[in-house]
Amino acid sequence: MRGCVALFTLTILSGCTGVQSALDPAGREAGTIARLFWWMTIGSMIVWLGVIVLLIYSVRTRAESFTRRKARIMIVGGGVVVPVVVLTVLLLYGLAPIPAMLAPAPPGSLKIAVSGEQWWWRVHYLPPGQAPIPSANEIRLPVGEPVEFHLESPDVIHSFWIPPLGGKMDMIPGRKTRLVLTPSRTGVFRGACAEYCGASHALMAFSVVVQQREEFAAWLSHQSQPAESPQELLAIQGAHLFLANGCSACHTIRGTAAAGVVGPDLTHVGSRLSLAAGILPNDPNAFERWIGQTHDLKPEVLMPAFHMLPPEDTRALAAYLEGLK
Ligand code: HEC
Ligand SMILES: [Cu+2]
Repeated sequence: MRGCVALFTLTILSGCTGVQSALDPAGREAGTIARLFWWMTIGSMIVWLGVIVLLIYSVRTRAESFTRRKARIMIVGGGVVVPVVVLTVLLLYGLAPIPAMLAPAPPGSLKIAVSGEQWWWRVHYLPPGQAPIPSANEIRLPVGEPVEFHLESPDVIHSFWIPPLGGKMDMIPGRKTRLVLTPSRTGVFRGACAEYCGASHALMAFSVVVQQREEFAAWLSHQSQPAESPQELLAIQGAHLFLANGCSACHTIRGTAAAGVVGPDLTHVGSRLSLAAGILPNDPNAFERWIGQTHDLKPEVLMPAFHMLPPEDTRALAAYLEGLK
C-alpha cells in the first residue's frame, strides 16, 4: 500500500519538472502563470477545507439549536459574502498580469515569425535591419531578452506552446497573433502544438534552445549563411540525388538550386536537435527512415515517401543532409 502511494505521488510530481513543464518555469511569463496557478490552487484548497468543516459541523449539530438569526447569518455570510469576496480577489489577481503579457516587446527586440504547418513549424528570424533567416522545427533564443513571436497558419488552427517559457497562443489562418516570451535561464526545452489540428497533431513538436547572447548571435549568423558544399563522395552523390529526385521542388537548400517552399528549409538541417518536428533523433539512420517510411512515421504528412529509392541512394541522401550543419 505504502509503495502504491509513493509511486502515485512520484508519478504526479514527475509532471512538475522537465523540458515541457509549466510548473518548472524558465521564463518571466511562465513564472507569472505558475505563481497564479499556485495561488489559485491554495485559494481553492482553503475554500474546499472551509466547506468540508461546515459540512461536518452541520451534520453533527441539531437543527433546533439554531436561532433564525444565526441561520440567516450563516446563509448570507457563507453563501453570499464569502464567495463574492474570495472570487473577486482571485479574479482581480488572475486578470492583473494580462495587460503586461499582451503588450508588444520593446522596440529593437528580436522578432520571430512562426507558422504552424501540416505538421511542422516554419520559422523565420527577423533580426532588425537584416533579411529574414529561415529555419524550421527548432527555436533558439537569447537568455534574458524579450522576444516577440508573430504567429500564423496557412491551413487550420494550431496553438504555439512552450510551457516552461509562457502561455499558449493560437495560430489562426488569415490572422496574425502575437506572443512575447522572456526566457530567464539557459537550457533545452520542448514546445508543442496545443490545439488538435489533425491526424499527426501529437507529432508536431519542436525544441527550444535558450543560449547566452553571444552564443545565440554566432548561431544565428551561421544560420544566415548558405549551405557548405559536401566534401565526401557519398554526400556529393546525395547532393545530386536531392536535385534529381525532385526533393528540391519542396525544400530549399540555400546555396544550391533547391528552392522549394512546401516543406522545411533544409540549409542547416544537420545542425538541428531533432528531425521531422521532434519525432526522430538527428542522425543518418533517422534520415534514412524518414525518407523511406515517411507515412508510417507521420500519417497524412505532405511529403511523399521515397521507399522506391535503392538503399544506397537513401544512404547518400542521408549522408548529404546530415552533413548540412
Ligand atoms: C511534395 C513535397 C515534398 C517532397 C517532394 C519532399 N519533401 Fe521532404 N518534407 C516535406 C514536408 C511537407 C515536410 C515536413 C513534414 C512534417 O514534419 O510534417 C518534409 C520534411 C522533410 C525532412 C525533415 C525536415 C526537418 O526539419 O526535420 C527531411 C530531412 C526531408 N523532408 C527530406 C526530403 C528528401 C530527401 C526528399 C527527396 C527524396 C524530400 N524530402 C521530398 C515535403 C516534401
Ligand atoms: Cu498543430
